Amino acid sequence: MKTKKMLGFFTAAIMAAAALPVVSVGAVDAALPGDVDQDGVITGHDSAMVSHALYEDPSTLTEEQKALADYNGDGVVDETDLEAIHANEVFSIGDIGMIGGVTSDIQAAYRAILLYSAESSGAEISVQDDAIPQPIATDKEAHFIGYSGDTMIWDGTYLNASQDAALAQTIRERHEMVENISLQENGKIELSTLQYHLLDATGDGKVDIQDAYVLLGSYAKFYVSGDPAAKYFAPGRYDLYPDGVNVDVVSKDCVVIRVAS
Ligand SMILES: [Ca+2]
Ligand SMILES: [Ca+2]
Repeated sequence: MKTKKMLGFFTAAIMAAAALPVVSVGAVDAALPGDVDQDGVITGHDSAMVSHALYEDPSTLTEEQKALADYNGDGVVDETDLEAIHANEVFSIGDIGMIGGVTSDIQAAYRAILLYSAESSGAEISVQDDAIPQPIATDKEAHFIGYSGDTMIWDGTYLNASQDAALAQTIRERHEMVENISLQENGKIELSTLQYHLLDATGDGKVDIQDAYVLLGSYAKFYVSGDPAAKYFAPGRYDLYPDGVNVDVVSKDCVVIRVAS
């Protein structure tokens, strides 16, 4: 699909006022409270998994994961834990280049589509534990990287190779980390456990075409507004969910993305 123009029509997400169910917790054996997916770092995927459990399906968390999700250790998993986990995210959902801050890159949607289509065609998806990179940004602000030939762009500014060499090199490496998620000649796609987790935007434990759709919708919202909070479909909810986005191909030049509650 070749998209020359993207139009976004968004409606404000409205959350039901009804109280959420809570997930009861058994024995607490928390190596790193909040690291629900146990990849060694608190990320948007941990928040997405807890959101998914609270809003969609509590049965997706194991007893061990529930204990890790009980961030304040009061015996239940609820919105208080979710907010604390979200506040401590090192990488936000979709941040497969490990930028930090609140990042949204259309590459996440592309790579989720690639994984889904390749796996559907019989390719092997190889997920391996790798060292966890340091984030480039540690604030909660919106950050963008870009590339033009050999020139790296950070938050809209071209990096001066002599003055910003270290930052440019880091961004180049993170860019390559994303580019390397591609179909190899041996029929494999290799990525790190952390990258795989950050592509599971629905928080249901697997990367499939739904993740590609919701990442695309989230990117469009974020890009249009520039507001970090706009990355998510609803206030206080940090998974991206299948009924939160519709993608319609209107013509070969126009795709309409609708994001709603
Ligand atoms: Ca984690
Ligand atoms: Ca998923």
